[in-house]
Amino acid sequence: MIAERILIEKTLTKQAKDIADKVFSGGRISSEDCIYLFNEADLSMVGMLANHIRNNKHGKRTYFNRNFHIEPTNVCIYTCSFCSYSRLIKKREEGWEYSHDEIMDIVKSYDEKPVTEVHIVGGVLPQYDVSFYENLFQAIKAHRPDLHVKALTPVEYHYIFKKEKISYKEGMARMKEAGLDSLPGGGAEIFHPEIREQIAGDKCTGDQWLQIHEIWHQLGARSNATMLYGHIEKYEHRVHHLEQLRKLQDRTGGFQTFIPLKFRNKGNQMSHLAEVSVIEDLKNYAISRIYLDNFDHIKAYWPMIGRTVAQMSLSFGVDDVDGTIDDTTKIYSMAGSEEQNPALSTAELVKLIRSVGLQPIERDTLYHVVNDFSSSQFEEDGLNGYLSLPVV
Ligand code: V47
Ligand code: SF4
Repeated sequence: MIAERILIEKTLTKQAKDIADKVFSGGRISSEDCIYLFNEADLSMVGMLANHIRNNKHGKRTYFNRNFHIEPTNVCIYTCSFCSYSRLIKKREEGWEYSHDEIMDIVKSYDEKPVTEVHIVGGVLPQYDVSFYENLFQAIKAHRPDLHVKALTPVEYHYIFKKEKISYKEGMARMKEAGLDSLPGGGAEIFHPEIREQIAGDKCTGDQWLQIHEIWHQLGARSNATMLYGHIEKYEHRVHHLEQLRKLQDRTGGFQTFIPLKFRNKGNQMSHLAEVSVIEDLKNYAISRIYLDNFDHIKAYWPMIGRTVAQMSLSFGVDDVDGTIDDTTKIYSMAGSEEQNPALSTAELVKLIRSVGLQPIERDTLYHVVNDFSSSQFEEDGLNGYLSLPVV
């Protein structure tokens, strides 16, 4: 702390010092401060501040979970220009459209594995309607009641509730009743209409996304939030996005984690845009950590940025790495991620976290501790033996 202070006094501008003072006194930075950090601050300064907050909130604890993804279809009626799925609507035979039974077969294929969560999200198609998802959630819960169902985004919910002619409130209550446990953070993209209209103009608006999460939180349930960055947005749009999330979180407290998603440029309508640098990724993680003071967790989604950058992000405010995944998501490999078959074993994930001096904690979706891999009981060379640990 003293070394940090000396560095601040010697090297920072007045505005940067004010921001650092706010952070070190546990205060909240303003949206103007946030714009300043994006435009002016260097990586080491935001990294130091973000790390300070991360340490205060979590010490060396670093979370991960054991999950698998199901993408019911990779075909979509919408035409988001960053998405490698939407182009398939014209050649549906190249995509997949799983039936209820095929999805249940995937769920059942994990019966012997100690996963705690299924993450379900994919394209939007008319056959996947309210009753399809009600039946699916009920069937998953009947088959494996302790498996946490984290499924669908306001993009799907807005579409299926409109088709069914029911309100968001009624729709979300029905989903909860059917067995939905939480909402993933997808579909948020960039809330600002100036950008959203250009990259995702035909799906739910930013306000509708926020409204559905608010209703879900009012039902006593939790959700995540994302931001798709590094395409045509400016820093002002990122800060507007973060501002909307912070305000909603002040009202409900229902968000668990914020997941920045880096735009990848392969196989979509925005392939002409260059991807942003790793420095920009780390800066974005750090500034998100500093600005979103009311979010407990910042998560790195390693299939999107690669495991090395995910590991580096742990020194820039990130405290959570998603997840073991088991090669069950295609959205990023199709969009050009270096992780073409994303799967990390529990042992690999534990090693990845330990090798930067942090303490790996396996959590469930709601951040209850499942296994504390920092305890001496879990020695490095014995890790493989713990792959089949029962979920406690
Ligand atoms: O909403 C699509 C993004 C999201 C691209 O809540 C792209 O735990 C970059 O939300 N480049 C879906 N991003 C994934 C998602 C998610 C992932 C992991 C964990 C959680 C969670 C949520 O993927 C979409 C969109 O923003 N996306 N195409 C692309 N080319
Ligand atoms: Fe469809 Fe989602 Fe892709 Fe948009 S991002 S085209 S809504 S799958």
